[in-house]
Amino acid sequence: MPDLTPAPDAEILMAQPRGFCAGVDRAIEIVERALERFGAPIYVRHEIVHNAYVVADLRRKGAVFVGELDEVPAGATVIFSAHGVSREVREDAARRGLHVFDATCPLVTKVHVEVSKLRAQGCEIVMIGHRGHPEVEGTMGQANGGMVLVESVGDVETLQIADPSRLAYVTQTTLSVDETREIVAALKARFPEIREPKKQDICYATQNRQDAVKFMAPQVEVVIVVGSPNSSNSNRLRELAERLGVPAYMVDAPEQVRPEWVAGKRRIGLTAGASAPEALAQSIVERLRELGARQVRPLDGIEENMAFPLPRGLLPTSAAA
Ligand code: 10D
Ligand code: SF4
Repeated sequence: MPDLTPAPDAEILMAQPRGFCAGVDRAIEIVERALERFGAPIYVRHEIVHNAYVVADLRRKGAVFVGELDEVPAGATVIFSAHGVSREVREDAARRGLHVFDATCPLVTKVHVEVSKLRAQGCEIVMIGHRGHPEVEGTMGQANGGMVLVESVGDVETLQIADPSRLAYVTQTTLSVDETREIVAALKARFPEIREPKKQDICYATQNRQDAVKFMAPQVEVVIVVGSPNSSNSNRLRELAERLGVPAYMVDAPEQVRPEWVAGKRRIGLTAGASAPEALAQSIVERLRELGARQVRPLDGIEENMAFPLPRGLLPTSAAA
């Protein structure tokens, strides 16, 4: 039998920052407050954030997750997920007389506003993002045509643009910072007049978590990312660690950590995507301790202090006036 325990003095290095961002905190609080104020069931269109643990917890408290609005009874309360929705979905909710709370992250809404302004100015828009992701559907759904999706440098080569002097780009908020830079460089090479966002659309939380992995990777022999399989930003953290030459695995429950990943390793890096709760990260620490890791060491990194306000209808009653 091979020895599958970590090295006797193995340390767990904790990336800083990791885990919940301000948009996820706000989205979860919106569901919890709606449940408190209006009682169960509260309908949520799409997973409020891409984390199985968070979704299961809210489901236990009375949230009902639906794929589309036709699953929501007329007059009920529905919450849009943090990833945002298209105009069509918003209009459909109004037509059905639903009581809506919007948990779209304000940093996703910022991109929606950019799209609307650019279309009003007659620009064609390239969106950099992942096909089929709900944020991409929501952002592209702010425009009635005139938008095209690119996922890679290869896609840029085949783009057909009517008027390159009236062209702009926007991006998904949770992309790989490095890959996006390459795609933007390819766009600028082909379309030198392309307009870009004043400040990049990749959000502060995505940037900070990727920077933290870059700082951690050279110090560890393996990286474990806490995140669910459908979480874009968590997947980007795992890919980044691998690109930096460190084997990396994504888990969303402690029992998924395989002993062979950490066998003989002295330094194990741990991080968590923006939708992964700290309680889950701590349960992974416990699992690693059971497997034989001894010390836990928080790494240096940025302290985030971002917070977004709740929608008016969910503020404490005294603050709502
Ligand atoms: O898949 P993802 O990274 O976009 O979403 P997740 O729910 O995992 O994390 C929060 C990010 C959001 C809501 C997009 F901005
Ligand atoms: Fe908002 Fe960024 Fe968090 Fe997405 S990852 S919810 S854009 S703060």
